[in-house]
Order: sequence, then structure tokens, then C-alpha cells
Amino acid sequence: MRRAAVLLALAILLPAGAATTPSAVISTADFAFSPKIVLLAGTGEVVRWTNPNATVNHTVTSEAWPRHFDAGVGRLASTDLAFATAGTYPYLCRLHPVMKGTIVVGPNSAPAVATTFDNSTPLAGIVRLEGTAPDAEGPNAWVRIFLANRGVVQGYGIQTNASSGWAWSFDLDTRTFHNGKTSLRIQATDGHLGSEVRLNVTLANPLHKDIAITNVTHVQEATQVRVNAQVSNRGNAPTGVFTATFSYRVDDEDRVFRSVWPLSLAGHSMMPLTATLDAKGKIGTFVVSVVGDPANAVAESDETNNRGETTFTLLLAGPPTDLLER
Ligand SMILES: [Cu+2]
Repeated sequence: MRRAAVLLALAILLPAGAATTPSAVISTADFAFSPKIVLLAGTGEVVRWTNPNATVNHTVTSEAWPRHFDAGVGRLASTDLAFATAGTYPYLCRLHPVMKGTIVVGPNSAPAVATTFDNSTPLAGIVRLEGTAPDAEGPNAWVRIFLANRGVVQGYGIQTNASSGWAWSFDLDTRTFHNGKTSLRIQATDGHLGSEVRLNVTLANPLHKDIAITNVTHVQEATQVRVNAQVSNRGNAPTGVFTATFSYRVDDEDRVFRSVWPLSLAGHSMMPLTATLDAKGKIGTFVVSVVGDPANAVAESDETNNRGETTFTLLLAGPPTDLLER
């Protein structure tokens, strides 16, 4: 009798040497589970972990407590687990806890979707998503992929007309998305039934640029108003050359009083900006705006944070000075 490797009946350890065709094979080489995330279409499917190393043992141990499964992967051996219950199963190696992976078991309702991520997380650049649906889907079957990133959901669709089992692949371009945690939903549907998997993934975008204007303040001295701002690049990639403008609006007058060019920022860097407005001879409430890249020369992952403003009121009369800050 084998060691009691399966503590709940959610995953079943299969006997070594069983004539089983696994849905996915996960390597433990180099102290990493690869692929890191495996999506199974439904229950009853088998995942195989292989260990090409002649000197190191590993385990496949669910992170949930109580453990859903806990199996060893011996030297130069492999271990098969069959998953009996739909769900998401984060797991690790007890001997090397930095080794982590996730198995997602979809519902058995047809049509089904199975996907293997070849990229280890975090996802970067263009990510190839691949899947197979084991059942015949007929015409008008779709795979839909949604990436939700800081409130923005981008949807993509692939239509298939296969009348018996079909495979699909899709290159998801994450390069214009924000870095950080985001969610990915992959849904297969024939218009009646659907199955879907949801994953939380992390994006590490090598081409990410994001110009942001913050900390817009002003200092008044009589009718001279100095405006300070901070321009930063919150992305990883250098911005390339761009302009920043200082403008004011008072009554119907709207004009740029300083243009700063050329600006360029390395990834995750910032610099101060300053400009002086001579408001002599004008009265009213001034709205001073600082805008990074007003011509939109740089394609950014967030185009909504390029502007900041500060307001002050200049009165005609009013001792001791003719300026009033608010
Ligand atoms: Cu290990």
C-alpha cells in the first residue's frame, strides 16, 4: 500500500506505470514547476509531474489546509494525479517551498476549455494561450478571453467551426497593460453552455511606459506665481522624447506660458518641473494646468494621469497684497 498521499478525494494518486495519457506534463527541473499554471477541461483528467534529476526529490502538495493532495516525485521518476473535483488548486513542493504552481480544474459541462500556459508567471509581452476542447462543438463555437487590468476589461474572441474536437491558440498582447496583479478569464461557449476558467496573474511588462504628473503646487509673490510639478515615468521602459506644458486659464483666456522640451525619463524615474507665470494686469481665478505629453507622442499604458492643476485667485484690490490664495 502506498503512503496515504491523497487526503481528500479531490485528487487521486494513480499507480506508477499505469497506462494513462496525461492531459498535461509538468517538469520539476531547475527547482521550478513548468508550466506553472495548468488548466484542465474537466474532472477525471490526469496531470503528470516528472523529475529528471537523479539526486533531488520533490513533492506535489496542495497549499490548502487540510491538504487536498500530497505526493512525492522521486528521483528520475514521475507521479500522476487525477483530479476528481472542479476547482483551483495552488500547490508547492514541501522540500523546496519556492516551487509553486496551480492546477485549475474546469467544470465538466460541454464545451470545455483546457489551456496550458507555457510562460511562467509573471506574464510578460505577448503570451500564447492554447487550449483544446475534447468534445464536438459544432458551428458557432467561441473561445473568449478577457483580461481585466485596473478596471479595464479587454475582450478577444476566436470563432471555430470544428465539428469534432478542436484546438485553439491565441497570442495575447499584454504590452499596453499595467504592471501588477490582474485577472484573466478564458471562456468557451457554443451559445448555450459555457465553461470558463478564471486566473489571477501578474503582468511584468517589459515595454510598459507611463508618464504621470503629480504634486502640482504654486508659490505666489505679488503677481509672480511659481508653479512646481513632478513628472514621472511609472513604467519599466524609457519614455522617449516628450513635451510638458504649463498653461493657465482665466476668464476666456487659455494659454500656454511654458513648454518644456525635450523631456525623457528612464523607467521608474522622476524629475521636478517649474515655471513662472507673470499674472500682472489680470484678475480672476486662475486654473494652472501641467500636462505631460500633450501631443500624445508616447503610447502609455495609462493615458489618464498626465495632467495636474492648481488654482489661485488674483483680486484687483485687497490690501495688504493683491493676491489671495485658496
Ligand atoms: Cu522540490
